[in-house]
Amino acid sequence: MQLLPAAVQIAPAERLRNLILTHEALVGVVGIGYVGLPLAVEKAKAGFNVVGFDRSAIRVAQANQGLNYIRDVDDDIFARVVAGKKFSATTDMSGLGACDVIVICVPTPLTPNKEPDISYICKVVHDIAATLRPGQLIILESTTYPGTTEEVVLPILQRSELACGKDFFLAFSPERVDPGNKRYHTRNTNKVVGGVTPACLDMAGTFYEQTITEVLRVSSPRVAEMTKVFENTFRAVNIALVNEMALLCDRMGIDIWAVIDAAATKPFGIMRFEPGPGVGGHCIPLDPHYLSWKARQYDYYVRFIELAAQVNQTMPYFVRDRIAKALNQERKALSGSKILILGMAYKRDVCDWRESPALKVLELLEADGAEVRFHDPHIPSFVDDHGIVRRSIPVTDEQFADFDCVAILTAHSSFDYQRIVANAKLIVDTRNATAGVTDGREKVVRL
Ligand code: SAJ
Repeated sequence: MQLLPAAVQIAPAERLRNLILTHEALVGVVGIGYVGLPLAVEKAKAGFNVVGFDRSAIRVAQANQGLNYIRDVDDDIFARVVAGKKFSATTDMSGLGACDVIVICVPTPLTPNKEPDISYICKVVHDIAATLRPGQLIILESTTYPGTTEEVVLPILQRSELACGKDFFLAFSPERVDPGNKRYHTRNTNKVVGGVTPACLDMAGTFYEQTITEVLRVSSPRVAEMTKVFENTFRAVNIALVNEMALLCDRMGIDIWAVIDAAATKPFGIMRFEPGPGVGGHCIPLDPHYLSWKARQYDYYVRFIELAAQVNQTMPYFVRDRIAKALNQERKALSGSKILILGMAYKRDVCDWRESPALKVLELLEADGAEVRFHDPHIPSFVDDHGIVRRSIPVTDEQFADFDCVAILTAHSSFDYQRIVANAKLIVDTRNATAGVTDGREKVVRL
């Protein structure tokens, strides 16, 4: 009687692929912030078991209680996946070894001299390497310079003697999260993915295809990495262009907002951007510098990036000058004037003030002797660069008139612009937020 062959060993790739296709894979998401948490919830909703890894014990505790802290995540859905034990969180990185798929969504800030700081990525990759085993898929989502995946991440993982593309799988897939965007979210935002090997690409593509409608497989991690920094450089440069047009139109006495509205009627070949008090957030002001830093290694200087940064960083100073000029026309000095800033967040309807241009405007106004308060319903308080806690003040109709100038720096949807214009003495509107207000227009100064 012929013995049956020994149990057929299923190759790590085949086993992992089956786990992904049946949604039985254990998914680890490292960094459960504005990128990681929405991804984790989407995977949990699809039936995967998901573990969120984060260095913040507070964030982990909140998550494990089902308390959502990311506005783009639905509170009830989050509570449901936590109660259903499909999502849990931990600060203990030793659990990474049990994960079949690990997605890295940690911050990629800049150093003080505007060079890439990938220390968060490296720390996590070393944690992953410590428990790396056959049958794991690792995907880097953090925005970084082209080459990071193959030049930094891969060598750390290869110290394990395991073969990439056979034992473990490595890919890059840029996050494309637009905080506060009500239309595009994790499921319906096209996803680009590049694998170190064809098997890596297939594994990562298959993973994302379980929950994302459109997944575009590209030829390498570098293409995927470059795609992301190009997208954000595109925005930084075009925002800078429209800011430069605003500076020129101010000099020429032309209404920049009329120009933008008119240009936007062109049905092709143009895309609307609007001037503002500057460029904030943790992406657009930072990510392009990852590309220019890498380019210099090839003796190439991406002039648009530096130029865009210069123009965008000019805008808070321009806003300070516009406020000073507007007060001057009321025969008031900036020094000693009382100014109310409306909106401290870096953009409309978000509760994030990182890199917000409003911070710089506040600093400049106070440096010139103005007495400044702010009101932002999304930001009850923040800590400024000097470690001082600044608190949002409530404003009644009467209180608007207590200020010599009200500066609209962030056009939150919740602001009542009719009310603001009706009650304030002088309004400097840096976002054209009062465009729909007719009564009292003589009190409004725009960029
Ligand atoms: N801004 C302007 N004028 C504009 C557009 C933006 O002054 O016409 C300012 C905003 O007020 C804000 C900054 O630029 O301070 C950045 O704005 P943003 O809309 O790019 O917002 P982010 O950084 O939260 O999100 C971007 C994503 N935004 C869009 O694609 C619309 C996208 O570029 C990235 O997915 C994301 O950064 C990221 O995480 O990289």
